[in-house]
Amino acid sequence: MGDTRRMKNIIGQFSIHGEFEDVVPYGQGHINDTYRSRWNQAGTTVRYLHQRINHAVFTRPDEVMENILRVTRHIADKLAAAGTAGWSRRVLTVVPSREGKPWVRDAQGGWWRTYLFIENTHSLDVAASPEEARFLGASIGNFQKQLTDLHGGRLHETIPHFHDMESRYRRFHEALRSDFANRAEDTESRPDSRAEKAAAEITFMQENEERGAMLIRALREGRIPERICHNDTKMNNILIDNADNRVLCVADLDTVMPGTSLFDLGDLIRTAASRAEEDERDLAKVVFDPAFFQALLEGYLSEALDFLTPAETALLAEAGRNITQIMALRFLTDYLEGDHYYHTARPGHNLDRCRNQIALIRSMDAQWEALLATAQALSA
Ligand code: ADP
Ligand code: GN1
Ligand code: MG
Repeated sequence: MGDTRRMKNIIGQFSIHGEFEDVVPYGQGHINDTYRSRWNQAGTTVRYLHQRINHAVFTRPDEVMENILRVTRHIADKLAAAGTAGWSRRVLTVVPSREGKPWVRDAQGGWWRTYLFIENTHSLDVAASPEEARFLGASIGNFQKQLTDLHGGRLHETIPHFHDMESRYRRFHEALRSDFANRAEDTESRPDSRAEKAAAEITFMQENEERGAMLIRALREGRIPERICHNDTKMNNILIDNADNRVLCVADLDTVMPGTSLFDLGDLIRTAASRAEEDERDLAKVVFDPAFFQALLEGYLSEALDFLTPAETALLAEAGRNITQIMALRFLTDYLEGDHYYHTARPGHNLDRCRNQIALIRSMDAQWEALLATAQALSA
């Protein structure tokens, strides 16, 4: 069966009416396989977003979808009750299967889901101005605030230990041990093992191991509260309305689960205050911009200051450094393990990403006292 016919067969099992027109790959996500389809509904073209959930990453897609349904319904109810204009574009809407399930299984055991496609939006890979960083920050503060009163028990942990630096380091050390073991066995054919190519990055990660554990220890020891957070708030998961350039909707909800507010703030700082994309190879361009950082924090705190505790606000700057570090570590580990986790577009892509993230940490460190002072002043 051709690709389009196979796709048509799968997406035809969702509760979509009208005549199918076409389906194309869509988006830049590193994890799921995403497609966009068009349907003629009584003369109007309507589009949908379909995703094959990455089953290697999310071992319980049913639990992922249960979380997503709870979270999207909660936000939708709030927006509707508040009479928010155009609220249905401000939250993802799951389209059920014809049997009423939030997924469809394919012949290979894959799990598919469908969302309404939110039209006339774009997302950013590099923020253009502090003003953009400000409204991105506000959108994540608002997202967290909307979920502070989610009822019905704890959400599923869709990826256990996702932002657990200590667990990520254990896996990194394991990857290093395997690399060394392979080399010892086969020095002739592997003269330049991946660990040798990444020697400087490995040293950096080793030197930063202790400091990196700060956030997860604070959470585990109860010094900062567990909250529902998004856990994957890099900028291109936030949809911006083409009409007014304001944030419309926070997408990519697979990892919405318990964590700390600081994980979300940190991932946004990592992406919105850097002047370069995450895989930029010209490291001279990888600069952490304090004006973007300040605006982002102002936006975030305008929504979040009400519910954050002093222990959380004391770690605002650290959050950005921490999440950048965990990304550097994860990209490096995936490189050492042979690039199985993230989608990559070229050999060495994960190592490039790791180098980029380390350059960003160095840029933060070069202005650390000033960043701390900014965060303190804004949360006083
Ligand atoms: P991945 O988990 O692989 O990153 P995402 O869920 O983030 O996949 O989807 C890929 C991209 O598609 C997102 O970065 C976002 O830009 C876009 N997107 C996601 N959901 C929608 C939607 N309902 N409508 C329009 N665009 C969307
Ligand atoms: C992945 O799914 P996507 O592309 O939005 C990853 C994030 C990383 C990000 C780095 C489930 O996000 O944790 O920060 O790549 N998501 C998962 O770009 O691992
Ligand atoms: Mg994504």
